[in-house]
Amino acid sequence: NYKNHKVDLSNCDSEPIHIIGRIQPHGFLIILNSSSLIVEQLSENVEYYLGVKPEVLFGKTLDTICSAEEYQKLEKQLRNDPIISPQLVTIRDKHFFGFAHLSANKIILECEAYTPTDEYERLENYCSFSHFQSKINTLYSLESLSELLVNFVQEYLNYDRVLLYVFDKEWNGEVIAEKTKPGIGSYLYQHFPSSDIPAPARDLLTKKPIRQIPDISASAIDIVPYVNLADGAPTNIIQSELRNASEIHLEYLANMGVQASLSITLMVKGKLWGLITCHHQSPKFVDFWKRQMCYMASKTFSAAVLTNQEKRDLQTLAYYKQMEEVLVEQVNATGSVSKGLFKQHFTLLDITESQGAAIYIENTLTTTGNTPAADQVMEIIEWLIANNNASIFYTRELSKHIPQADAYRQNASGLLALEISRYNKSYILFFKPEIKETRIWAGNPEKPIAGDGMRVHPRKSFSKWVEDIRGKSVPWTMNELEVTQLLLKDMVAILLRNHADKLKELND
Ligand code: BLA
Repeated sequence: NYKNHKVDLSNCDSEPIHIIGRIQPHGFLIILNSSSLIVEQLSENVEYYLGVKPEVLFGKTLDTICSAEEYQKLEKQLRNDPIISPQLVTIRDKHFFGFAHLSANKIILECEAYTPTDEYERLENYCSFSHFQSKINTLYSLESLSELLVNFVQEYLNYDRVLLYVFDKEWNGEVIAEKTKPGIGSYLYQHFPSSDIPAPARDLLTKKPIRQIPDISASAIDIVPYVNLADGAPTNIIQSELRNASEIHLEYLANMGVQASLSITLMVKGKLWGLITCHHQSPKFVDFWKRQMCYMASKTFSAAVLTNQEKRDLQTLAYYKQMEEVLVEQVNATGSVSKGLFKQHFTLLDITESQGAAIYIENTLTTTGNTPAADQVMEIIEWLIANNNASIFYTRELSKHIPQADAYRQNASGLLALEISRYNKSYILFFKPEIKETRIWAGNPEKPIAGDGMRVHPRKSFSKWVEDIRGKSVPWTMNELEVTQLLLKDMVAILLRNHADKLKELND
């Protein structure tokens, strides 16, 4: 129950925003039973929009207040399977942008004021979207695609600031592109901690791709009754257009100096990848058609990111695989795994982005590139024997596993280890150096929350806070994992064959 939920440090990740029971005042909401279409709950502001008190509608169908013609159309819209949004809804001679969706056995009907656009404006909007679409097909780098998207959204919607925010594996975010009006502060290339968008908010982002807060100070409107009497529970309105945002988030925006926001989810390969976030310093409402245009632009962007990513990945993988075949030939030609992988024209360094590699086989260590010292490499191998059961082990932060590795993090923050034979103590190791990176956070990420003893508040400061990244390499890619697995398989096969040949020689 949301009403009993007090947000504190321990449960910030579980605030039940889906049953917040309040909407923003720029529209009204009605919850109907999906089979009988009887009104079970509604927002208190129906009186403002429809001129009838909420009591008039409880337990009734909407024909109580609609003309016969209006209800015939509305009933058809609500019975559509699947329900389509938006619809132009007319109630008591008033036109609205209507949004309807199913939530369990309820239909949530929401209406926003209908704003007619003139023909010229509509065509202009259409032209700028067409330009965006033709331009995007000519761009290949993530940087240029991101620039195009933020420029399009900013010019199209005219917010003070539009930024493109990308999540990392730990759900921290970085602003990788931004377009602002002159005089508006910038967050470009700054990092934000995962606690700014906690789990329920991330879940929201995947379930409701466009969200708008036209005015963070607008008074919220209650949905009455809070508990749906037929179900004995509040109704889940997570996919609603009008749902009031969590107080914590509203306070966060206020601390940032933002009065109105709109954000659009960017999904890549079905996973939450990033966001477009729009900020405005005064109240601002964007109607459905414009929101929808930006949503379509974002979808086009996501598809382009995926296509480019896949193209790039496939090219790299093809190159690695070609190199792997060359290495196998070198091993066969020299009759020695260490010579073939380390002493010929191409080396192990050619099949990954690693900058150092080592092999320990038949009690002999061979290395190339930037590696830890010989005794340190042996220390890693002893650790693998004692702690690792899989044929492949990889990390981008070796000192998390082996604390002594901090001493040689410059050369070996990243380790990818292939086990040829634990019994014979034979391993191939790849190393990646520590990345020299300074992260600029928008505020101290270790202090995402301010508390006053009674309740928590989001942080007040977004001033730059510098963190030096230590002990981490760039991550190992799927391509690197795939090609090194292939190499391991080939090397094991060659060694087994050589071993069999030797046994045969001995027997002959
Ligand atoms: C929601 N927090 C969000 C959302 C964003 C951010 C984008 C989604 C809101 C939406 O799309 O409408 C964060 N906004 C940012 C960031 C930038 C930005 C990082 O513009 C960078 C430029 N927030 C906190 C803390 C808590 C918290 C400490 O800072 C929890 C204790 C919660 N954030 C929180 C919640 C939501 C949220 C609950 C969901 C808001 C909702 O109800 O819709």
